[in-house]
Amino acid sequence: MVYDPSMMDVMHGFAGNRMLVNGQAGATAVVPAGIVRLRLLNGSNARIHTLFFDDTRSMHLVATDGGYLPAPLALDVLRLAPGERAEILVDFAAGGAPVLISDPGQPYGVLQFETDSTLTARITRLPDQIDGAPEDLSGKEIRTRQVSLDMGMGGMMMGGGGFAINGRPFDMNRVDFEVALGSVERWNMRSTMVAHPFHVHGVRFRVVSENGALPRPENTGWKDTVLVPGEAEILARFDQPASAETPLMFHCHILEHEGTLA
Ligand SMILES: [Cu+2]
Repeated sequence: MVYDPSMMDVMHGFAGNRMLVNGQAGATAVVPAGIVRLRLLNGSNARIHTLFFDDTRSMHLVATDGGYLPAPLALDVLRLAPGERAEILVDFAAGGAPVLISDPGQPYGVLQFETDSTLTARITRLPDQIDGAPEDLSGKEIRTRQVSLDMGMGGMMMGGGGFAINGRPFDMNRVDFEVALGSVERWNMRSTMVAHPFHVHGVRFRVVSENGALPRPENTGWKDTVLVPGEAEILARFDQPASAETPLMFHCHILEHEGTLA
């Protein structure tokens, strides 16, 4: 596998041509003939996965980045941007060898499953409810910030990555926001040119809207990473202490956008 991104790859994020699952190419997961809980993390450096099963079986979403949902949410398709996590329950009781696929437009196999009836399924029925109760943060915010995820060809031509937040490239020695511990803030996010998966350390947030519409089902629980397709509003609760010496980061989760390339 060769990592040799062109300037366009740096702009859009470098998409490799080999799918690895837990570090393995051509991985197969052997599962019991029952309900199996899968913890998914998109560890690709830039690729947004749009996951579905080849036999169109449902995925029951039970948790997102930062916690459980109140009840399982049946999905045919699950979108996962770099850095996002999801936990799903999948019913393999009927046996067979389904394949988890990504990208309805240009499908590629992600993970082959094999059912083994000698294995014991620990989950025998789909729960009606889960303990999760993502807190409603609306109206609790003490301030609103504008966060613009920028990229400029000019900066790139001059040798830098050209990536900036609110017009400023990353600098380890600069603290951008001071936030009161325990407070809730509304951040109005905006991506220019391409969609960026935005990640904040040390917080949990709720997605209020995406491009003016209600959040997609995958974004209805506690999150710490969200794909900002154009505009997104989030309400974030800051419960982790951080000092000027050890500040928390916020950044795009596309690897090529995370720093300035020399
Ligand atoms: Cu980005």
